Amino acid sequence: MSTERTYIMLKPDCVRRGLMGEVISRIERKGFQITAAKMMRLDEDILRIHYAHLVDKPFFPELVAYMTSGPVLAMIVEGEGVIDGMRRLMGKTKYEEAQAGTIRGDFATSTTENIIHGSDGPETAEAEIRRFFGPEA
Ligand code: DAT
Ligand code: MG
Repeated sequence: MSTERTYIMLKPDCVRRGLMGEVISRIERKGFQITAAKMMRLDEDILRIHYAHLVDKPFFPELVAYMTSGPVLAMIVEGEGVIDGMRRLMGKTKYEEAQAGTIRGDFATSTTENIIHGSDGPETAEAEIRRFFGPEA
């Protein structure tokens, strides 16, 4: 394992429900470092790029409505094996599969409203960091 960085985003339900502190605390307690953070509002254009693998899915309009429903907290998180490590802390995508003890298992209310985004591999991590923090990040 090596020191890596990943793109993490606390989604609108996390912000709205006052769960940012809880989730940030789990990231910090695991020993990962938050090296950049900013509140943002997303529009459909950036979501069509960020979720390009999902634009043809029937749930895409619902995903856009949810992700544009309020501000998100965009973060760069660094640490040993942080890409997979954050995916383990987050829990599985599907609501029924996210285990208790994970962020999604403990707080998600549906597969759509699932609190947190984390990059799924090294290439997507770098692309997503540039997408949300700009080419110099
Ligand atoms: P992840 O967020 O775990 O990387 P993903 O990239 O496959 O998962 O999908 C992105 C988001 O799209 C996911 O967090 C929630 C939504 N989504 C995925 N599959 C879905 C489904 N079957 N029904 C509703 N929303 C879904
Ligand atoms: Mg994904």
